[in-house]
Amino acid sequence: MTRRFSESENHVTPKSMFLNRRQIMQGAGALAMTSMISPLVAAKTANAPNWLNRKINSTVYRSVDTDDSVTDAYDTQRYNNFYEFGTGKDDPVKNAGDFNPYPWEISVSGLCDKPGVLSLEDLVTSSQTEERIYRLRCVEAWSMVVPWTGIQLSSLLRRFQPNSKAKYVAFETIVRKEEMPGQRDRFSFIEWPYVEGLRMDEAFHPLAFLAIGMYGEALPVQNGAPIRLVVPWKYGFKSIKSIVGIRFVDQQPPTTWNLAAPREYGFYSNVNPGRSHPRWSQATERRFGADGKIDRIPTQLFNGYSEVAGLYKDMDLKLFY
Ligand SMILES: Nc1nc2c(c(=O)[nH]1)N[C@H]1C(S)=C(S)[C@@H](COP(=O)(O)O)O[C@H]1N2
Ligand SMILES: [Mo]
Repeated sequence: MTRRFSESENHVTPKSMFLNRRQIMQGAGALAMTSMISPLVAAKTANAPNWLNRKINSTVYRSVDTDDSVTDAYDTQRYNNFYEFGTGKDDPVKNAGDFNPYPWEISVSGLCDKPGVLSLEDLVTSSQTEERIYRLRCVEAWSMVVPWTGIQLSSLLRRFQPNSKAKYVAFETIVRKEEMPGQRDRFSFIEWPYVEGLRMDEAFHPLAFLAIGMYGEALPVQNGAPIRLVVPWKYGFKSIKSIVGIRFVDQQPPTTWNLAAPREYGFYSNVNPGRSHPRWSQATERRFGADGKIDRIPTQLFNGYSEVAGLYKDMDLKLFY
């Protein structure tokens, strides 16, 4: 497999590239305009520690694999799915303020030779970080283009030395009812913790990524602070947020949306314009652009990441959805 990333530049995308319509307007002190576009919900970036900011700011590897223009950060940080904070698209940003992601630890267990608990600080300071610009395609047929900062998932997993019995990797999100109002909802159709999983070869694919930042800054809470998965060829719900647990297992692990509605959401959930969701077509998507506008565009198989096709060559993607 050829690596499709070119580590072409010596620097991450300058923050100025992400300055957008709204920020520029606000920066220009267009007070009247600002009040006109209210209600503005502040995008809260939790108080990130210095070691994290320093690492993100000194990230020098940049991997660009798309010419698509980067989505306005205003949208990526205010239009979210993070049911722990509520089911509305702006519930996560509104409710993010109660959640404190620092300090943070990830426990790695199961079929591996070196199980253990790793602090986020140790992980981040000892890893090579890079910036990757990926398309994110939600199963709800909207999509964004996001510059993530983070580390390749395989480099984290390798540290724990999974053994040959490990066939899948299971992930889980933190449970903190005091800080996550969605977890206190008695009528929630999701059981906590939110869980996800990948087959071993998917998890070790070079495109599978763990993000600790976006747009050159630490991840905001609503986007999965302090660390979340990004699997760009799969529907967004596979990209589990605020991860505290990773386990190597020999059976396909349960996954949240498959448990909630198995006919609608499968384990694999590869982006596939040829397989409709039972309630809507997946042939096209609403793309949030750089300018806050939304365009209707065709959806691509594997979200355009055709290099993953070999992972599924012997599988009928209609059956293994
Ligand atoms: N723990 C957890 N992770 C989650 C979700 C969630 O509700 N809880 N929503 C998923 C869905 S459906 C999508 S589309 C993406 C959205 O990521 P974004 O809000 O950063 O765009 O997060 C995914 N990860
Ligand atoms: Mo989603």
